[in-house]
Amino acid sequence: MFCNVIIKLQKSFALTFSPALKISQTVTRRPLLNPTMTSYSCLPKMALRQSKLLAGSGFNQSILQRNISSSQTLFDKHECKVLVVGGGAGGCAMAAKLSSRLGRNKVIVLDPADKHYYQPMFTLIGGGMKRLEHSYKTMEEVLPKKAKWLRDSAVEFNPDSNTVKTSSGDSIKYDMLLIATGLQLNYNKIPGLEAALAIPNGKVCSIYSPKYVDRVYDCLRNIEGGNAIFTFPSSPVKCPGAPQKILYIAEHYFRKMSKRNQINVTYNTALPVLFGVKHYADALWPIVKKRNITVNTRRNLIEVKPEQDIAIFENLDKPSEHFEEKYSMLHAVPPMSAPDALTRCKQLVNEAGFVDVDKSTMQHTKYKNIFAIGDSAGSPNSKTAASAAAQSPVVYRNMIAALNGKPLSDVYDGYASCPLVTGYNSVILAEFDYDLKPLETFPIAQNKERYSMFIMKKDFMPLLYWKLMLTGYWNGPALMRNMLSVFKFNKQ
Ligand code: UQ1
Repeated sequence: MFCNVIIKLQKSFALTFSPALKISQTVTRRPLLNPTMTSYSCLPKMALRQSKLLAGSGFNQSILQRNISSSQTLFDKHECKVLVVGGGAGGCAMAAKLSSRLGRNKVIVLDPADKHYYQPMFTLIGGGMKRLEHSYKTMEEVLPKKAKWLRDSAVEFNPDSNTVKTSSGDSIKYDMLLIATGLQLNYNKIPGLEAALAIPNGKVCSIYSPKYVDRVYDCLRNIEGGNAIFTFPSSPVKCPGAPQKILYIAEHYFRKMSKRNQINVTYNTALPVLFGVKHYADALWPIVKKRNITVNTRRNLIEVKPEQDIAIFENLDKPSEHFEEKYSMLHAVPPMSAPDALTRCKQLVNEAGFVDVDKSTMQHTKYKNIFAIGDSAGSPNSKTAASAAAQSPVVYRNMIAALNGKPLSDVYDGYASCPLVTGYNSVILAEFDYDLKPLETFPIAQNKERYSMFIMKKDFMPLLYWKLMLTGYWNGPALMRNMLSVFKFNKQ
């Protein structure tokens, strides 16, 4: 592993008789290092090897050792008041709030991505209503100017020493940590799925990744007859309504294109219910019945055989029972988890592998200087951008209180919202809390399909997201709900 470094060092000695300067230049250049070398403990070992290797070469060892030992800049050490890991919806909104309060360069955002996607748009892209280029901005455009962006990923959380190590070996020391990593998509957990998704113009697609979302509309256009199968995996997922939204959009598309009669539309969900909140599930069941969609509950996708166009499902209530289903189109939702770097840090996560926070304050149950927001948080809310929005003022005020040594007073009620797109012109706007009770904003019956809510989802929400949420001004619809509550006297 160190050979490259050694060879380069020797070269630099051979090239110049100013070894001091040359060595420190060479060893501080990161590309010479194997990126997997993430420990500071490597340095003394390397210095020792170097001095031994060059001992017989006539160079002044003390100069060498002095320069190598001063080469601790080999990996950067950063320090900040607040480290935000993840520049997604929650991380970006919180970085905006915190950096505007704490001042320039007090907040570091750690994220390796160059693009920030507005993921709620992916279902609409799948239905051909929006295009992928409408769904993102560069990370530079969305992250607050007052925060410092490190374009790198977290590989190791060390909550006992208040540090996070990055993939290039840097270390970041924080006073306060906000975990906003979001979820990891585990397409690789289903044998055959990645191979199927790699087939050009293939029959398998997925709205969950920018890599695959364009395939969805292609599949809708290409299918002429047979089985269109839609799945929901056996894991927590982000936007649990989305696997169903794309089902309804597809079914509507098939009708619009006069090919519905040739296509059987099936939704195989690992869940025991169609939707977790009864108020809205009661509205959705008549829709699937009326539209002749087959719903199989407790059915989990376990394998795809792309050569034969076969998907294999297991019966979660009787795992030995498998079903082979031939597809003309398969919309696959990958199993998801918190990122590996997080789940590896057992002190940080709960049994399900999500950040172990108090569900009211969003503060870590053990480490009082750690908070979480969004999909990686272990709070038992539905994982949506709207939840992160509603969590943001709570997390912000509680983090500031914790920084000032004050008691935490803000409480998150579990608010989540899911605009259930049921076709090309209708949405049921589900909004609910931790108790799965409706917590609705508008003074109208929201368990009905509405065009107004569709327009809100398609045209208004992206604006609200880019302009207000990511800039830290949107705190969820609680204020709006309170204001509109005066008109709710008539609502059941
Ligand atoms: C919301 O706050 C939000 O986060 C920005 C969404 O994600 C894009 C939503 O889809 C919805 C519906 C809300 C809630 C907002 C209102 C006005 C009900």
